[in-house]
Amino acid sequence: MLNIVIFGAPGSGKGTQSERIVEKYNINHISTGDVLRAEIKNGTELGQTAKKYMDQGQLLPDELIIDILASTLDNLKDSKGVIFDGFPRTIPQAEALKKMLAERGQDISVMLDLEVPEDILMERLINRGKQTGRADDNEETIKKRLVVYHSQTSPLKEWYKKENKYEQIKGYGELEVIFADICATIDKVK
Ligand code: B4P
Repeated sequence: MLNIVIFGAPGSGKGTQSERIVEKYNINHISTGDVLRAEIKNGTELGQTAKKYMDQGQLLPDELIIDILASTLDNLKDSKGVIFDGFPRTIPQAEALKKMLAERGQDISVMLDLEVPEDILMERLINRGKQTGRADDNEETIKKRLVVYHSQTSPLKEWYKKENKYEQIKGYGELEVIFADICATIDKVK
């Protein structure tokens, strides 16, 4: 079972690289951001709640997102593994994920930290906002998301280092070069 956490600041390329990883390693992809955007699009109650947090650049409450993750995981059948994209984003989420996998006799294989300088992150997200109209990709909200990342999410690097799962990847430059580094790292733990 290949269970990967893909990690990094907003705009670091988690979603972009996850698509390639899924295709090459034939594992499932769980993107909490995509799940929430689908709920918003479908106008569900969960979507309405999620939108309030996302538009403010804030994280959803842990209990809510952990429940979503658990039910998404329960719905996977005959899985060869999962790439967790955008989850965990806090230490309680990481602890919950470890417990959920342990209950299934599994663990995380590796945590890939996509390291990208902040000026590049800003530029990428502002561009994406212009191209796609994504509501949280505007300068004011991006700045809030980066503050939240530094205070609530980046402590997970130390958490995964203690678990011996942490691998840093240079996340800027050519997409294919980044992907090759990722594959070399995954192949060591597979
Ligand atoms: P996410 O959808 O996870 O959004 P993200 O971190 O902004 O995106 P990502 O890193 O995947 O960037 P991408 O590959 O698209 O979360 C959105 C919101 O949902 C959060 O702010 C939060 O409110 C909520 N949420 C989600 N999960 C949660 C959780 N676990 N707990 C609580 N709340 C949660 O890349 C960005 C851009 O860069 C793209 O346009 C891409 O084309 C470009 N790009 C990528 N790699 C590049 C490269 N090498 N060179 C040039 N451009 C590149």
